[in-house]
Amino acid sequence: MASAQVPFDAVHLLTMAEDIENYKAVWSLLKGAKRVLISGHLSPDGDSLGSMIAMARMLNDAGIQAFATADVNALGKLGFLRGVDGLIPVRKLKRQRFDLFLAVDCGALDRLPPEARPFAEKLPLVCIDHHVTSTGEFAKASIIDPTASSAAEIVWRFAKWMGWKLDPVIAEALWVAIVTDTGRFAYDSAKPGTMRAAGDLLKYGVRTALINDIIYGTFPKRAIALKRTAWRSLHIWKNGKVAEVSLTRDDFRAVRGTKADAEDIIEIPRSVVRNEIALFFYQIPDRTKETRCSIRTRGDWDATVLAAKFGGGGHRKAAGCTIKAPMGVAKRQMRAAVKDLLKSVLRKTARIQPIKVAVEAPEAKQPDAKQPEAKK
Ligand SMILES: [Mn+2]
Repeated sequence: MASAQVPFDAVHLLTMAEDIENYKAVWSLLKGAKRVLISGHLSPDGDSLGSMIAMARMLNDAGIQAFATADVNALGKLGFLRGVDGLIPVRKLKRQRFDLFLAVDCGALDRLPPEARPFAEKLPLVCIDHHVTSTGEFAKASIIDPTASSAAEIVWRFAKWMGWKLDPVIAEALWVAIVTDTGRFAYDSAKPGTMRAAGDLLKYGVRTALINDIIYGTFPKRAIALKRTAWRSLHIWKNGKVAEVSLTRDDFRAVRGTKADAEDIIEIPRSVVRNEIALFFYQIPDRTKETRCSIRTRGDWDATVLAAKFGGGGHRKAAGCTIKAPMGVAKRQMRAAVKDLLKSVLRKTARIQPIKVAVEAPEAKQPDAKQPEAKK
């Protein structure tokens, strides 16, 4: 079954021509490694987790020992993925030895899990990422494509370029990664190349309906309790243009929930009619002196402009940051930043030219996206 891979069509190779040198550089480091440590970003999402599980498995199949690591207590719903049992819990990394670091879906060292960071700092590093704020300057070799829907889409391309065989475990990991990062193929980031990758994955027996039910259709009680609390906190201003919700540490504690139980909370402020800037403020346990903020935008607003004010980053329409202040102060600071943005000076300068997409050249590369930091 594994030999059912698509032939890598000429069109695709052409659109990738400029990437080939990067692909070669990444492979030459990988193939020379004895033990590869693979990590995505902190609080792994579907793309981080799926990409690293797939890469670990494919590298092992290729005869290279590779280990993915994550905070296994923070997987939430994604814990159903076959392949998570092979993860090294981050707290067990210390005693391990590696000779190469592969960062996937993470374009900045300080977005890695703290336990993985020391390895990233001292080992040669390879980066596969799609964050617009990713520069790859800390990497020895990298494949960074901000036009890709997900890191997983790049992983898939790399696998095809390598001629690697997929299996159902790899296919489901990559499927979940692409589905979650594209909002079930709903975001503009879903391009022909994304669908081509997804279409190929379906050939390996991905349990699409089951996966959809697990990720989007059903919720544990504590997640529903958090939604209820978040709904009550909904604050709408500027006639809906801006909407925000928040969850405090105590809210999480009351239901014994974690951030993983609050993954789609941002959809609450986003669902307000005419909403253009949605904010979700939340605290994580033991860190009441800082407040995380997830940002989603519509229209021209660049979410990374808001996130960057607080040292964060991400994508144009989805970004995040950690504000070094307790909830109340953090909210005031972010609201001020939003008002600044609305006052339009930033609106003009932050506008990025839309990426021109030729019908048959979906992966046209966008060369310079420079900013310090990245988030999911
Ligand atoms: Mn991603």
